[in-house]
Amino acid sequence: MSLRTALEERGMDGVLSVARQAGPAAEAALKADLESVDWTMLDRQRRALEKGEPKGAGKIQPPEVKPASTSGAPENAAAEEAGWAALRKGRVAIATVAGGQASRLGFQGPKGAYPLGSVGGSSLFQMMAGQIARLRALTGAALPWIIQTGPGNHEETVEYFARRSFYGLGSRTVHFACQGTLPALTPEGQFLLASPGALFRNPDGHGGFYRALREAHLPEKLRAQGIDTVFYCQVDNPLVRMGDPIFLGHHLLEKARMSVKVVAKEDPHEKVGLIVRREDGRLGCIEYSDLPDELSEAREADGTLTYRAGNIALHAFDLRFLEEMAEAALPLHQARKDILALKGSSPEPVKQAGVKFETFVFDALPLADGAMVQLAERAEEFAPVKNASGNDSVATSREALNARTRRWAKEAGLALPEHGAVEIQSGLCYDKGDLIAQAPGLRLAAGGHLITG
Ligand code: UD2
Repeated sequence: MSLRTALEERGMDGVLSVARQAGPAAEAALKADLESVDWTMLDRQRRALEKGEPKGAGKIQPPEVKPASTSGAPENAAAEEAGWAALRKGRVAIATVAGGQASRLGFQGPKGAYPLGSVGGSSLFQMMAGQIARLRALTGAALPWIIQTGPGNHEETVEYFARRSFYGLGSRTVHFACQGTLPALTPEGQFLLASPGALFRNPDGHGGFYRALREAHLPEKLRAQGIDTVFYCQVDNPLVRMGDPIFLGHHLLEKARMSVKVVAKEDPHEKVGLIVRREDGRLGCIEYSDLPDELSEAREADGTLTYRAGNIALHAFDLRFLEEMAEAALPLHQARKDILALKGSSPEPVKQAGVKFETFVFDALPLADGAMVQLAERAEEFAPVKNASGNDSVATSREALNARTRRWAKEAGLALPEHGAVEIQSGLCYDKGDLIAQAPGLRLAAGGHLITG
């Protein structure tokens, strides 16, 4: 179908007139941009716009939850063994989504570049790279790392890693997959123009991860290396246990196609999605912004929240399922915003009502057979960096990291200074057990504040 027909059929051909007035170069650029529009997706966007955001959660139940990933706990024994075996066999890759802008944090540059370490100034990326390096050393596996970037930070992220020699991981085992964009629309379903030659587009949300992998030809590359399982996390959580063997083990033993880790919510309005068992028996996630108060605030007789399985965006995936999700029609979430775009014949963009569309990774949960939910102990695994101050900020995340290091060091018999931040040198140890095992060979630097080898 020609571009003209595609536009005319949808009553959208007016978009070309502004470009035409701006001259042949703008017209050619806009036509090229329009050629790359996914019309099937666009039709879904316009239908979603007509329908509005789906309302109501339906009848839900709390999900069944596996116990936290405590190493050595009898209830985790089989999973721990299965997880380590899969890691050692080289069946696992790690993926980190790092595509968003760090706007809430007020940081210029990819969020992963944020220097979170209180003593050595390690960035979030460096902390994660260190864990992968150590897990590779413990398992002897290649453990590739996929970093999903976004159009706003892709080049900067790739350059960031190149300048740091990929933290010694090897450039061939760190893969970057850039998520796509979706055109924003007017409330009436027409295109918006960022300039005469370009549509206004926004990143397609972290649900773009599935397509980004496919576009980067990663599923086939990973499969050729014998990989069938992917561990997924967000770049903003420095407490994440990358490739957690116990989580992967439960996921594999349950033959789940996708799994998720949750923390027990205590604050009904904490900004985490809610994992629930839906009326149709499938697992699902209700995003915090869509959660009605009567659900978030419901309590049991003992005072605990009835619905408390808070999504920490930590997943395990079957590789085939990841591929299937690149083809799936995941729900389109809409954000009505003021958008800076051209209007009428005005030469400069002006603020006007528009709708941005996004897809979310967790919307694949209802499509996953055998989806498994596991608890995470908050103090051990979750302290995201989202905001410049207050909740989920640099300060709260550093505090949680520091407290965890002190707990681990105490168990490992390392004497630390009474006050001040302490840090484990990036790449030195994988988890508490690893720190304890290595303790006799460790020393303290930076006046006792840095545990090093
Ligand atoms: C997310 C979840 C929330 C909860 C919480 C846990 C959504 C919509 N909500 O909340 O349910 O699990 O995290 O911490 O995800 N990203 C991309 N591309 C994008 C947008 C985001 O890669 O287009 C990445 C981003 O770099 C970050 C992660 O996804 O690593 C989360 O994004 P966010 O900070 O916008 O999500 P948040 O905090 O609203």
